[in-house]
Amino acid sequence: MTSSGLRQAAWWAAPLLALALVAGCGGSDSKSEGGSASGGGGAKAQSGDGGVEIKGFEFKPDPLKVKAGTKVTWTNEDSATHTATSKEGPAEFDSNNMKKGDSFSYTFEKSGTYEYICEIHTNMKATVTVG
Ligand SMILES: [Cu+2]
Repeated sequence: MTSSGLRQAAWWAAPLLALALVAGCGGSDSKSEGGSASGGGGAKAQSGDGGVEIKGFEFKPDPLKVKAGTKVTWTNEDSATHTATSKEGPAEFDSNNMKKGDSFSYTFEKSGTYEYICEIHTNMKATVTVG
């Protein structure tokens, strides 16, 4: 009875050890994957999503450069309400009022330079360049 108990303990311990080893390997693998993922990240940026953060009464990044067909999402991180409203460019967009945490997405189909502002704080200006 005691010996069967020991065998059971070994039976449980072996897979646990194997898991620990696999997890250890996985850890170092994911590190090297992270290295290659930054290469893949470049490819992702090409097909990519554009993100603009509205923080501290600024649009970041500014200018934002994206490829035609890219969907850009503005997210308001400020407690103040902001908008992202186009002023000049091949097409128009307007987020309307975005409260804190709100976001707005627009897909840039036409190449060119888009200048936009916050309609509430008209000194907030930024540019999206679509190539
Ligand atoms: Cu604003």
